[in-house]
Amino acid sequence: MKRILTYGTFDLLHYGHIRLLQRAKAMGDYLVVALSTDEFNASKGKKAYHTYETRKKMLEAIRYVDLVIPEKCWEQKLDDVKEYHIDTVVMGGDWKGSDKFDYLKDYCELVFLDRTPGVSTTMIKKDLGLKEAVGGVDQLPDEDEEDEK
Ligand code: C2G
Repeated sequence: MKRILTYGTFDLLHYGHIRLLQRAKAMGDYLVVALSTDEFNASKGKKAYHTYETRKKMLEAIRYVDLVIPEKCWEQKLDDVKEYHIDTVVMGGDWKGSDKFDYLKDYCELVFLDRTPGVSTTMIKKDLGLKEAVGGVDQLPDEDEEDEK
């Protein structure tokens, strides 16, 4: 079983994210997504529209994703590769050559896939006039809540 790992914020989920996850899963049998926590994003000066919990539930609903784990810091990647027995780390091409990933090639395969042109979370926010993330739904309704009749 070939195990794949990728990292990201996956805010305002869009087709570029889906294509990345689809191609990453196609490289193996099991895909782990390390999802940036709200605290980690804050340390990067970023604020996602959706909370970590919401972003996690959305990713878990995607057929290509087998497990979602928290990305709490830059330094956890090697521990993640070892703990989840990862064969290949896959990222979008914007990370190619980054010192935040390159060292991993001594421990696992490292693959960078072309980004999907014409879409990004930043573009969506700009086009929707979302200057400041207004904060999405704080928490999704419980899965077992009866739908409104
Ligand atoms: N992506 C893509 N095409 C796009 C937009 C994003 O292929 N049009 C890819 C990115 O290259 C990344 C993944 O989708 O591999 C998730 O994108 P982001 O949520 O923007 O992730 P990022 O902010 O790059 O966080 O430790 C690394 C960080 O967690 C990566």
